[in-house]
Amino acid sequence: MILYLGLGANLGEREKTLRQAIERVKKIPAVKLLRVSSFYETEPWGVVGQPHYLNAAIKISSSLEPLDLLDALQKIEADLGRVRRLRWEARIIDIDILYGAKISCERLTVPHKFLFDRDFALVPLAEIFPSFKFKLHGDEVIRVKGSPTDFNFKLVACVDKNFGLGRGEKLLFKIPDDMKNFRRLTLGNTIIFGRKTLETFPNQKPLDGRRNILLSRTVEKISGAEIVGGVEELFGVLNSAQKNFVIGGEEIFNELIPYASEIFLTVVDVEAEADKFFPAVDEFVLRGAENFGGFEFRRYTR
Ligand code: A4P
Ligand code: MG
Repeated sequence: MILYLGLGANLGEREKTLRQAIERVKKIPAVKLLRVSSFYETEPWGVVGQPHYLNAAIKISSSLEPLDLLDALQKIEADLGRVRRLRWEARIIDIDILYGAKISCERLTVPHKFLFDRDFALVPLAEIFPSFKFKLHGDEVIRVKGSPTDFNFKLVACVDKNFGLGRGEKLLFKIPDDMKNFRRLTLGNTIIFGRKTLETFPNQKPLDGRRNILLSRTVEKISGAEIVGGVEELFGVLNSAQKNFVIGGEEIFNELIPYASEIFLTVVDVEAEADKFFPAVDEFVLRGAENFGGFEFRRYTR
């Protein structure tokens, strides 16, 4: 089931809390995070004398029963420090199911009963759901920096016809033109990779002329690379003015594709035996393909 969620925070470190909440939704078993909106600074709706909110929307696919999903979302709210007292009071984090199913029971109404009255929910939702039809009310909703999508992650990979990435600890292909293209794209920019990808580099060393960031919970030190233990920590060290290339492997692509803005795929015209795969690109649109006989450079954006 595809569902759209709305997130809001108006107490504490709002930006950090929203990012954490999104990361936690991403980690709910049986939930897949598909798309994330920008963050919006919004005037309080339905209440007076409260601080402004930061609001966002996300798109997920979920195979959970809706009430089990609600339980999981409320657990995230509680873990992030929300205390429920009064309705509509200021809060560290609120996660609502906005749209995507028709549900009406005591604990849950979807679409959310006030969705169409609230610009703070409609504007972020429309950003990630372009065909959504609605009318705005003129409330103050201002796009601000801070969403993980502002890092504009660019995923780069070389795959076979079936989007296979590798087999065992090895990449499937070493194509000189592809390697040249990879170098041209990434030189002077940031590359983000996992430990197994590091082991595919020449001499298992970080790559020259680039800021190397290793995403690993186990590696402690390596010369020429910064190490971050997780995605939230990664957000803390990145600069959105830089080009941030995500270069693998499978697990790192899965972690970061929901936040990515662009994908560069070299698709080799063979079926190789792979056991690692690039994630589905359903949320992206193919913008260009250049065929070189035997392989093709493809570029996707949202
Ligand atoms: N519930 C029913 N339907 C849903 C749904 N679709 N999604 C039930 C989530 N929960 C749903 O919510 C109360 C109960 O609603 C839940 O236990 C659940 O069973 P709550 O989060 O405990 O309390 P609340 O958030 O104070 O009430 P409510 O009605 O959810 O408030 P809203 O609608 O979340 O509004 N202004 C701006 N600019 N930005 C905001 O984010 N948020 C609110 C709160 C007010 N003004 C705001 C914002
Ligand atoms: Mg709520």
